[in-house]
Amino acid sequence: MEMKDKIATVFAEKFGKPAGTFYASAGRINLIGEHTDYNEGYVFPGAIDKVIMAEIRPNGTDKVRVFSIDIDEYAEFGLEEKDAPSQSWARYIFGICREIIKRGGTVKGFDTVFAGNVPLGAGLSSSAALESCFAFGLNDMFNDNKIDKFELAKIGQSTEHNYCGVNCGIMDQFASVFGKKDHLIRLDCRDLSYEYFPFAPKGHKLVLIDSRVKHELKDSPYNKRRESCERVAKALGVKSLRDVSLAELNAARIGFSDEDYRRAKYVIEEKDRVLTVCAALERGDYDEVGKMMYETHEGLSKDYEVSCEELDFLANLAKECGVTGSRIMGGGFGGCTINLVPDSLHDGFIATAKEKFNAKYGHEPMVYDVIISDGARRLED
Ligand code: GAF
Repeated sequence: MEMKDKIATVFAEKFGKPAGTFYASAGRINLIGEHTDYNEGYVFPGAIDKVIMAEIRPNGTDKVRVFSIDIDEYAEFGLEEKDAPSQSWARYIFGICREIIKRGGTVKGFDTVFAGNVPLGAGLSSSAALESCFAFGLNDMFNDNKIDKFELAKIGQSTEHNYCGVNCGIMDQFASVFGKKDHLIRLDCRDLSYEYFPFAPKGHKLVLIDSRVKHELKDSPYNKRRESCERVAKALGVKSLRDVSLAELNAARIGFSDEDYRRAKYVIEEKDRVLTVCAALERGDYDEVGKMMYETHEGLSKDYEVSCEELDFLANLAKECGVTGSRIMGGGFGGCTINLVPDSLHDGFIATAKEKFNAKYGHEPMVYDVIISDGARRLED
């Protein structure tokens, strides 16, 4: 059964008729620019064709009643700060309601059923998809769409900070809200200026190889990485690492550890790589794009230390197979590699990756072809 039909059936079972309104928002990939967002650098993400979808209907009370099809659990909560639900998945929706209300917006009681096909813990931002779906839906349903899209992304980000324990940047929620079919978004995380880049690499496909090593950013050292960057910026007397060149970092090695130095070095190099990749993409220079991807992987693995054995194995294997570019994607500590694969190598690379990964780790990785798609939206009948 299609996702929308399944949601409609379960919604009718749980909450009766009439039907509600359907909304969806997307997971994301990021071609390059990892861990640069909270350093006010550039990122280069796009929304994908994997979504979280929800049916929502006001219920005339001050309670939210929500059923998650994938988790097979029900939650119910009020809309005041003291009403936070205990289930971690429901806190995302509670957080979105609270962040809208804190900004002077309106949220009233509603019934909702949701489901999705964004793989969990794969680095594809299933949480941003969930946040953006409800931020968009509740803005449409209770606020006449008066909250602009920038604020919708910030509402998702604040939900992570205030209700989910992840001190994330803005990239995931921005991509999920602003995603546009067949386009990547070069976003300047300092002022949120952005540009869409058409993305249809000739003779290549983007492939995600999911190691199925699960990560939870909340319990991973993600927040610690951010603290390292902030310590270095503070020691150098600047607002963020965006304002620091490699020469400046190398010239001032006082006030932070060698470990912090390596974290900062990676971020400074990465912010330049994003611009190099955007320019290379415009000239159709995929070899340069791929070279930068491998450099990012090396930096994330050795200097930023957010990779893991399985992901290093996959990126190395990609190189051995002649894949144009490969690197760990997202926050790290598990999840996927993103691979820019020549069409001629596509099937062979996937077969080899499955076979060799399985031989070493005892399970096959999941493989997803990436289709760049639209972000948050209302689904018409
Ligand atoms: C996670 C975060 F949520 C993003 O803000 C970003 O920092 C990313 O990791 C790393 O680039 O997805």
